[in-house]
Parts: sequence; C-alpha cells; structure tokens
Amino acid sequence: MERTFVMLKPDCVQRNLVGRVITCFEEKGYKIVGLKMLRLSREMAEEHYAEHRGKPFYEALVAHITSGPVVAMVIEGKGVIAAVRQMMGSTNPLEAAPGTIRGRFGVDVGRNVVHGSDGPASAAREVALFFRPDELISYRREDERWVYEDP
Ligand code: D4T
Repeated sequence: MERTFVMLKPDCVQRNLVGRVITCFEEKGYKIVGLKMLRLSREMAEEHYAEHRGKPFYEALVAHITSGPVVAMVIEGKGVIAAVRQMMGSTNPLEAAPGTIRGRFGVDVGRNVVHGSDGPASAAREVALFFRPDELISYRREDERWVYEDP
C-alpha cells in the first residue's frame, strides 16, 4: 500500500483545526500509520524545504514552519499520494476549491494549513526525514473490507 507524508502546519495547530483536518483523511478511508507532534528546528525546516531555498518566500516559510508545533503524519492507502494533494487543494487557499482542506480552512498562501508530499519520491524522502522505521505501525483496520473491494 502507498504511503504519504502529511504535516499539519503551525497555523493549523494554533487554530485548533488538527482534529478536523485529520478527520478529513480518516473519513476518506485512509489509515494513519504514524503520528507525532514536534517543533521543527531550523535545520530540519531547511532540509524539508530545500527545493525552495533562494525563493522570495523562503525565509518567511521557514520562520512560519518553525514558529510553533506541527503534527507530522504518515497516511496509508490506495492512491493516497495524489488523493491527499487533491484533498488539500491549490497551494493558494483563495484558489483552492471550496470543498478542499485549504479551500475550507485557509486564506493566505503562507498560512495554508497543511502540507502533503507531491509525489512518490518526495513521500519517501519526507517520511524518512520525520519518522524512524519503528515509529510506523502496520496494522489491519476493521473497516478495510468496507473501504476496499479487495483488501
Ligand atoms: P506544501 O509543500 O506546503 O505542501 O505546499 P505545495 O506543495 O502546495 O506548494 P509549494 O511546494 O509550491 O510551496 C511550499 C510552501 O510555501 C508556501 N508558499 C508558497 C508561500 O508562502 N508563498 C508562495 O508564494 C508560495 C508559492 C506555501 C507552501
């Protein structure tokens, strides 16, 4: 089964939206296989956002992501990488479709609530950056045969 990395950003935590955003993924039928709260160091933020180094919004991005606790998650399921991106909506919440997480809960691009890996390579990299292998739990959930035709 495919896995992706999701981070609930400091604005999500401060606005008491953690439960509601996690519920979006649970209600879809996806399984949480790793979950923790942490505060990112400058070093970790720079590694996570390495591709954006040098861009005009980079310093503000790193400042925001290190400004308070985040919730890091690994979510597992069929097609989960692309589906989570769709569920999050466009990077700019004002352009995100109304039913998406950013469309529902966000306004400014620098406070866009949630991060999700943008492909298989970044998912593998980001999962490994935030979680040790023994922090990820493989388990069966009772509802799997109601989510999948062939679990
Ligand atoms: P993340 O990486 O947070 O899931 O967001 P996206 O994949 O949807 O978007 P991104 O990598 O292009 O941007 C990363 C991060 O930077 C913030 N940002 C982005 C910003 O503050 N100002 C900007 O102009 C852009 C483009 C928001 C998300």
